[in-house]
Amino acid sequence: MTTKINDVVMDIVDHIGKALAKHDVTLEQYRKGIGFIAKVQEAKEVPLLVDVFLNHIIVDIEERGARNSRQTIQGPYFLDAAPDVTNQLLTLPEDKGTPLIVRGRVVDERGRPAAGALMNIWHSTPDGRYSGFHGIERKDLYRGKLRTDADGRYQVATTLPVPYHIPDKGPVGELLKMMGKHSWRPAHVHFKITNDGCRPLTTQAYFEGGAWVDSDSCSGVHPALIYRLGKEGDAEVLEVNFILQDAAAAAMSPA
Ligand code: MBD
Ligand code: FE
Repeated sequence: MTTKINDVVMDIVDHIGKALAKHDVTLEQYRKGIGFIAKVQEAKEVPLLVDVFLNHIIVDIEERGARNSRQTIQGPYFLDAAPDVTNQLLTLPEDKGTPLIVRGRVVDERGRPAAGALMNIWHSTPDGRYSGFHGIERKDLYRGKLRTDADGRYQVATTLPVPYHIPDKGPVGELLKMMGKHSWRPAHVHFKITNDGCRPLTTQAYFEGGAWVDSDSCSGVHPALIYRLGKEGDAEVLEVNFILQDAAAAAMSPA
């Protein structure tokens, strides 16, 4: 373990060191960099900074040889204290967003229904913010926990999320701007699914043809996660099915 930590840290230090040398970074720039890290900490944007640049790498590592459906980054706005819901997420009372029905089926590796699986679903408001963050004090909106039925099926009504803009007044947004990059994420719905005996699954669903799907600032889009929305009355329909991998099988696969 100690050796592994030493190997990883020394590799990281080595790679950062080579980058600094390659770009002739001065002492003044080095100090500015330290100031930037302090600002990120002060603005409570450490998770955001790391999610933007590195989380997708870790997910790719975790997905090597996986038999579950494709995962992606969790992002910084998951709240384990989300309310229990049955078929409807709580939304802002003044929300005039497009109605969205999210539904699908969860099965295990052998295609058997994952009955009673716990699903966390969360997404942004129609103005691109997250409940419990971004000036919304209530933590129970646009997020909830539900259970799949005996056939592994779930369905929940909410409103359509829109592209999300990383706070551009914060240090992370400022950095992206200085780099000449935009700070948008395509509209998405987050999922975290757990069930007895299964490897937990954390992923997102994106909408075919949506803005920024091809240039996510967090590199969280994978082709398998882009869905075409259906229509039912005045509601859009997002149908997402999931395969969960056996926990035991995951533990036995080579690290
Ligand atoms: C998000 O909504 C998100 O999902 C991620 C991964 C990063 C920032 C904001
Ligand atoms: Fe998100």
